[in-house]
Amino acid sequence: MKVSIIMGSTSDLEVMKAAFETLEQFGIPYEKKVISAHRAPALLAEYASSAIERGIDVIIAGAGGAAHLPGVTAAFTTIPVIGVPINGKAFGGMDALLSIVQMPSGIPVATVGVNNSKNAALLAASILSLGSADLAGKLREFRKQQEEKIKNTEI
Ligand code: RP5
Repeated sequence: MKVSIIMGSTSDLEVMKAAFETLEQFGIPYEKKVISAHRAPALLAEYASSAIERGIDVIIAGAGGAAHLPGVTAAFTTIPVIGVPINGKAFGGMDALLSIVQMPSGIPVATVGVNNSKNAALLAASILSLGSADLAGKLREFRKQQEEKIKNTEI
């Protein structure tokens, strides 16, 4: 069981850190890498094409601007790809959101909200929990804790 977290640039790192932390919280092993669909297309093709044989089950891909990283990654593999649109310097991240969510029919990318790398990690955990009763239990406990927190919130 392993997740890959990739991002288009080191400038995406701050946003993607929540995905690292969330996977660590659930004890899910992951690898992380900067790869660009535009600046290093051959490297991305090689990385995504070999993901299955390297034991990767889910890929989380964060990118901003003309955010083609998740979509191009999905084109090279059949494992689930979760896209994280990153709010860059323009348009409040709407450019990245639309670039990631509007995939052509046939090559899906599961898209989370702008900058919401935590949800990408939680979705990856949900996918992996299909094959792990232990992880499914951890997710149930996480939901229970969230619920308790709301129950105990006074305003
Ligand atoms: C995208 O371009 C990256 O994902 C990043 O969000 C954006 C800007 O990259 P830098 O110019 O900061 O390297 O490919």
